[in-house]
Amino acid sequence: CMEAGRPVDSEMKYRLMERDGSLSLNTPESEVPSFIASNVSQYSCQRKTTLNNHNKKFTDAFEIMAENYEFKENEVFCLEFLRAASVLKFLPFPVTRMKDIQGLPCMGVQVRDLIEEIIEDGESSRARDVLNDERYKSFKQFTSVFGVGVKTSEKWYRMGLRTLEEVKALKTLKLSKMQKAGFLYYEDLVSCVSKAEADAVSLIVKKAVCTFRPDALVTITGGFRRGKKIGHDIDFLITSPGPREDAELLHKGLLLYCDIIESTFVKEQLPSRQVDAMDNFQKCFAILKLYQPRAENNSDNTSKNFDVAEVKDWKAIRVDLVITPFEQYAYALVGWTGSRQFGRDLRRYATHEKKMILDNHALYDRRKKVFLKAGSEEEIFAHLGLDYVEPWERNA
Ligand code: DCT
Ligand code: MG
Repeated sequence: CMEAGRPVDSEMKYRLMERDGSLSLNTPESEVPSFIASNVSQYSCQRKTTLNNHNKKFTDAFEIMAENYEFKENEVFCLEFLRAASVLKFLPFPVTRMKDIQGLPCMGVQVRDLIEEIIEDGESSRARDVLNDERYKSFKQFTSVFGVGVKTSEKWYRMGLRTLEEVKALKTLKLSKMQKAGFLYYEDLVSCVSKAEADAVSLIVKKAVCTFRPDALVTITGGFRRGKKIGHDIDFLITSPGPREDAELLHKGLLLYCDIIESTFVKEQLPSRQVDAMDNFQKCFAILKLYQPRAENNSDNTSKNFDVAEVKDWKAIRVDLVITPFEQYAYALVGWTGSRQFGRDLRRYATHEKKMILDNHALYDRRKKVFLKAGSEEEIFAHLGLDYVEPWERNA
């Protein structure tokens, strides 16, 4: 349905003219839309979204708005902005006039107002107000700590706390084990994970897993599988075709923090209808110690006059390990590859267009009352009647 990304040749111009009488032969090439807006699906799983975003100044503003609504636990408005951001990330051209968004899905009143403002003034006063908002600023700081979500932020904010300094200074405040680790490694964890670091960690994880299970399949998922060059963590999916056993994970020495969530999977349970539900797989939210040579003073730090202990030659990195039974591997892979928005839309599409229920474990056909087995991601898209979307096209 789309011609996205293809050069607009004269033949195509003709085809467009036949469909849209408003275009004349004199229209300069840059003015010719390379696709039909009304053909754009409201579901991001029917769109191909690469990392090449032509509308960053709009999508950044939408994401600020969405995050503020998330902090206020207003899911409807939050999703409205996330869906709009996702549509603009997919557009093969930058939006410069209101006419450019005509006919596109997910362009509600709030969204259009914001676009109009950015077109006219180059930025949005509403997004700026959010960035300067005291509550938003506090929640943004609080949630940047590993183990702190909206609920904890809300509690701290109500206690009158506003900054991380204030949180740290309040010695009577009870912190979870996870939050303590979050504060301890804060500086490392807020600095993003690079692709090179992800590759280095990948080798460590693969080696460690294979000492326990030589037949294990270890796949990097999340943003790095979608081609991102940076991330906030590294996500791995681990499975092995052999009989199930709860595998020991990693050498303790490398794990700075590890929170193992045991599998809560109940066989034959229907997939969860909740759109943002966690899955039941055994998983481990870990912080890994990645040794890395320091670029600065690297020739000196072994000399005996140097206090070697002072030189931190490692970085703390957030790693999510998800262990899945072999039969559910493909479903887990689709779920954990994301993006979050892509996953949400896949589940919404399954529910509303196919009368099926999809989650990270399975796909259930409510009409036929059967679970649909899948050995690959391609089979899942096929079950849903969708064209296959490559991981790097799932950056919705
Ligand atoms: N996911 C999921 N269920 C969860 C949490 C996440 O299915 N409870 C999916 C959605 C995206 C993917 O797992 C990875 O999650 P993140 O690491 O949060 O997202 P990301 O796209 O990898 O982003 P980042 O680059 O910031 O790590
Ligand atoms: Mg990730």
